[in-house]
Amino acid sequence: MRRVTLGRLAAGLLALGLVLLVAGAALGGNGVTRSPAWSNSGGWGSSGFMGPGMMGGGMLGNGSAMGQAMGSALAGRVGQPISQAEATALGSATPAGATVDQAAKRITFGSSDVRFAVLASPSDGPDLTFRIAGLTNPTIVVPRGATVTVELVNADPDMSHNWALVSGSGPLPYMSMMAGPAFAGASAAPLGDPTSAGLPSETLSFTASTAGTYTYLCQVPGHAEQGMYGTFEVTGS
Ligand SMILES: [Cu+2]
Repeated sequence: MRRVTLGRLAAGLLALGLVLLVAGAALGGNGVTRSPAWSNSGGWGSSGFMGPGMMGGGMLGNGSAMGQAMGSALAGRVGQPISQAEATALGSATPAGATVDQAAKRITFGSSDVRFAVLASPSDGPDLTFRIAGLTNPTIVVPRGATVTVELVNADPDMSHNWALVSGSGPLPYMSMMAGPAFAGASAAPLGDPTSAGLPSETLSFTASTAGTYTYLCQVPGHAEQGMYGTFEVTGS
C-alpha cells in the first residue's frame, strides 16, 4: 500500500481549485468564488464545493464534462503512478482475510485489518463503476472497529474520480453525495487521468467505528448518480 504525501494532496487540491475557477469562468459565472459556504466547507466534498452557483451553472447532469476537465488538470499531480499490469492485478485480487461471494457481489472481511484496492472506472469494465476484487460495485462488509485501508487507482483514461464513504444507503439524492465522509479520513482526493508514468493511485485509511449501512461513492459531480457507488456495511453493535 502506498501513502500519498501531504504535499501531493495539497498540490492536487490546489489544482482542483484552479479547475473549479476555470470551470466557473467558462460557465459565465463565478459560482465557486462567490459561494460563502466555501470558507467553512471543510473540504472539497462538502456543500461548499457544489454551492448554488455551480449547480445553477449547468453542471448538474453534465458530470462527464466536469470529470474530464478535472481529469486532465489533475493528471500527474495527485497520487503515485503504477503500471497498468499492477492496476489490473489489484483490481482482481482477493483481499487478505476476505470472503468473496461472486453471485451476491459481496466481500466480507472477518478481521479488523481490512485492506482492499479499488479501480475507478476501468476501461475494460462498465463505465462509471468501481471494481473491487473483480466485482463491479460490490457490497463490502467489515466488523465494527476495523481499520480500513483503501488503495484507489484511477483506471479511467480520461476522467477524474475519487472514493469516499458517506452515511446512508441506496441511490442518493444529488446533494447528499456531497456530504462529508462517514468517518474521519474516509475520502480520497480526486485523481487525475493516467499519464505515461502510469495510473495514479493513492491510499486512504479510516476506522469503521460505528455499525450501520453506508455508501461508498465517487464524488465527482454526476458520477454516483450514474452508478458509481456501492454499499458498505459495518457489522456488530
Ligand atoms: Cu467518478
